[in-house]
Amino acid sequence: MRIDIISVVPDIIQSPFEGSIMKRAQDAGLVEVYFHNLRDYTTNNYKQVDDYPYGGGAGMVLMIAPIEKCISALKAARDYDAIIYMTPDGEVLNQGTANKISLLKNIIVLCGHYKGVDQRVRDLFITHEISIGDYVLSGGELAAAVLCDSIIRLIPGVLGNETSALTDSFQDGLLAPPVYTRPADYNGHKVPEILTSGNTPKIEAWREDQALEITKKKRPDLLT
Ligand code: 6GU
Repeated sequence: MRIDIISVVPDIIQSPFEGSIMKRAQDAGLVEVYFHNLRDYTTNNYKQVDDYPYGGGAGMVLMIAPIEKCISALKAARDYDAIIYMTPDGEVLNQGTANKISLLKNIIVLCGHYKGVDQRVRDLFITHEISIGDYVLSGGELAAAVLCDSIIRLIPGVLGNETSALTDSFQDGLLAPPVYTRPADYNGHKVPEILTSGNTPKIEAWREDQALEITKKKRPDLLT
């Protein structure tokens, strides 16, 4: 998979890609991530990327010209399966969307900033609009990092144990069961006995039961 991220502040989003699973995935050649600074695609002498909104009002709007120049340069080099705009009024990200996007080959992720982008960018270039929840961030960069993390870990081969993503919360529509590690007895607080029994079918049944109970208690909306 190849991910091209377009932003006016690409430096604030690079670090999540420089460690842990997102770095391992890149080192293993399973995903390539490129950052593009919109300022490198400006079309005027002032390196201007934003301007006042027509009709007045607070905040600045990202201009269409640098965005179109950047997207056109990328599209000239390869085909893209999705051009995603990160925006609080987009479709709220969930595991199902992450699964679908993780199957794509080349994607562009455009981060909004200030008051957002000129509507014509959305009308002309964008194929998907994604939000990461009902609250407002200062820009789409952190949201883009969240989206990328959620999809990169699903690419086959990225997680050491191939089944590991399958047991995540949400992957089967349920929250994950509790996990424990050594010691089996911490100052009298014991690990559930079943987990140290060595009886794999019984452990699996216990985990499924716990997942269901926890989901009922914390997120009953997932069961309806
Ligand atoms: Cl994608 N962008 C911004 N600016 N705020 C958000 C968001 C995105 N998702 C939730 N809040």
